[in-house]
Amino acid sequence: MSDSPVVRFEVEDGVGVITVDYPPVNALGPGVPEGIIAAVERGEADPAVRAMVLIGAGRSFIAGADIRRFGTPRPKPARRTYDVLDASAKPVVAAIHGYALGGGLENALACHYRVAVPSAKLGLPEVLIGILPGGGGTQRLPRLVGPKAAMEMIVSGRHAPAPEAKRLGILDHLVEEGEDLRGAAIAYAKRVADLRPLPRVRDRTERLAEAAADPGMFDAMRAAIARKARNQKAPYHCIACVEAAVTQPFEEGLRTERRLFEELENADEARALRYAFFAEREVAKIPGLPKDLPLPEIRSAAVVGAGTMGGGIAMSLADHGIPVKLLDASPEALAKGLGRIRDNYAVSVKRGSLAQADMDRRLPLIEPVETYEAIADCDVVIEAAFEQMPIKKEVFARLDAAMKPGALLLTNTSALDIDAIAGATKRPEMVAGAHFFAPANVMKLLEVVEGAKTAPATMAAAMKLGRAIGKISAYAGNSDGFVANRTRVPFNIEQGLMVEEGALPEQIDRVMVEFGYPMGPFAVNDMSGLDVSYQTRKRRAAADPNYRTLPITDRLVEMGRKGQKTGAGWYRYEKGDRTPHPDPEVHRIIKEVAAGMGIEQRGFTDEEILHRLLFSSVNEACKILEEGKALRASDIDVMWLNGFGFPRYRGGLMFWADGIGAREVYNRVSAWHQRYGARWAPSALLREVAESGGLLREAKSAKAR
Ligand code: T1G
Repeated sequence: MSDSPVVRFEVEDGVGVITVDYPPVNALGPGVPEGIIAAVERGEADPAVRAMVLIGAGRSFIAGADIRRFGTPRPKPARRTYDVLDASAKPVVAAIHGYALGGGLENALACHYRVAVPSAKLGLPEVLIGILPGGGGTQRLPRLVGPKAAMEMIVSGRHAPAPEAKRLGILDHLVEEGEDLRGAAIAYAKRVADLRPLPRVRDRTERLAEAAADPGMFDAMRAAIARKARNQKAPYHCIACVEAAVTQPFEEGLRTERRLFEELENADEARALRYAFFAEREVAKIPGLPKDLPLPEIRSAAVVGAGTMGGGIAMSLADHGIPVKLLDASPEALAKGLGRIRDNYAVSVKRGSLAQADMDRRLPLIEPVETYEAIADCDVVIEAAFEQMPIKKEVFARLDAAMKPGALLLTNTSALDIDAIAGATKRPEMVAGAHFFAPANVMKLLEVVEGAKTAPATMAAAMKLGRAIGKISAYAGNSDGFVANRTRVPFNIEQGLMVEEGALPEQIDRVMVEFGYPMGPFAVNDMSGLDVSYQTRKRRAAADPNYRTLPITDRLVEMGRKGQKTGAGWYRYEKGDRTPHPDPEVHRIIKEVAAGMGIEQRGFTDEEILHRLLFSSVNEACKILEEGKALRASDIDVMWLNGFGFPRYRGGLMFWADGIGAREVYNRVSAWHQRYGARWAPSALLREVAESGGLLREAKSAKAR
């Protein structure tokens, strides 16, 4: 038996089996690398051992370095597992199931052979947390699959299914699905035990020759990623490392990899992306919910409303194998909705992002129905009808009458009161909000909204359903706009008011694109349509005399300038072209309306624009946490990353604000409060964090403390 609690060593039939056992994903945590090295040395020293197998216990091979240890002081190991495995005098076979990622795959690449089950996933995802494969992956992978394929995998960070890894040349053998991996790997090890020379990946250079035939591949990749990798270093360092694998001897290439890795590990980009990684896992946890809460199994679903959102939600369910009945009272709406779903899938197939076989498997899972009786037996129903309370109440009254006991009754409303909707049923404990973001089959964020009477099991089941359909479920309390959209309201207001004060749409858009957004907010408004919010503003202004309307936006809508769909909005568009062009007509309208409002226009610095927009949302986020309508500031960051396209390498709204400092944010908010009045009143929580010198990203509501 081995002397390491996280790495076991057993000899079976002349094969030394090294088992990593460090739940939950066999990360290379404390003691794991040391245990692997000790086990290899034991195998080498034991004359009874002819070959070795490296395998993971539990659900996975090795999922990579322990990310929690990055950014913390840690001793530089005298020897690394990659070097010890590579130098072993006896063959080592990596036996892969579950995930072989990052340092996990790099350990496998340092072995002499690699076998896997077909369901395994392999990848070097380090770039997704702002670093690069630092265990020799950038030097060994190109030697196995060629520099171009290696660069694509390393720069994208994607997981490759085992069959593809076999085709690429990473794997030597695919174990039959259902066959015992350990047994198969031992048998493989016995077959190769005496083969010499040992096939060390470092010695295989034939595939590197591909770069000679295509020397421009590295610059081509740099050009290809330029838009998505804007303001980031890691993707470019990944390319440089693969280039070094082609241009430098192996040992020198390793030194290049180490040097570039060390440049990244503690850079802002890596710290922000590591934070985002863990925040997206923390968001799944609702404090106080017992771990073993019995939850209803979701085997079938229904969606009420075959509109754009209903169709997208139905696709999300079908995409993950859940049969879904799509209910709409109008046969025409149903036909139109199904046609839209079919077209969406067909576009993905045409683009190559979806296989025809997947489309053929998913479409039949979506069954159109016209009666509530037809959905009565579904385990969950998600309402996506018109965003008007009377309609929601009628739908939920009918669901209450039709649905079987225990069915989850979820509403996709984006802002309406969950309690009022639940009140239309006799089972409010089964009602919660499931707020999808458009397009529902694409956007990962799902706000799960708790009503006053929602049962804990209903919340847990809805959060779990979100994860089951590939969403990031985030808790939201019941208030107007819930959490994500509510934090965006001040942003939208400041955006409109700064234009009245003299900032131009194109300046504001440029600032936000340079900050890292894919599009500026005015260009986004033009894309979604300026008339969409026009009615909401009129409704709110009618209900609230203090409501601040946006006369410039209203004027554009009233002139028919509704955005891209009418060829003009904040920008002018050439026919058939979506490129926004600044429009002097808009500048004239801005000056005219501002003059009519008696507003003295002025210039703006880029910094003021950025801070006016984002600090207003930071302040609102603090208010939401104070009210207990969100659990954690990091949850709000997860919402901004996955709902609003906030640049991921900046970590999220609150993480980014910490880079400026809560004190500075509070001072600016207070100054704008003096200048602009109540809408800038600083939240008490913001003041508390500022005064305590704490971090905004660590703020929590009372519920989550
Ligand atoms: N380090 C530390 N903790 C990790 C971890 C890791 N690498 N991977 C997962 N966890 C924790 C996670 O926080 C969660 O904790 C639990 O495990 C389950 O994770 C040298 C430098 C493997 C695909 O980037 O992609 O190797 O919330 O909820 O959905 O070159 O975890 O339960 O307390 O995500 O089944 C490279 C990151 C590291 C892989 C499984 N490796 N992990 O997904 O479970 S850098 C990665 C994942 C590196 C080398 C470099 C996923 C997963 P908790 P989970 P899952």
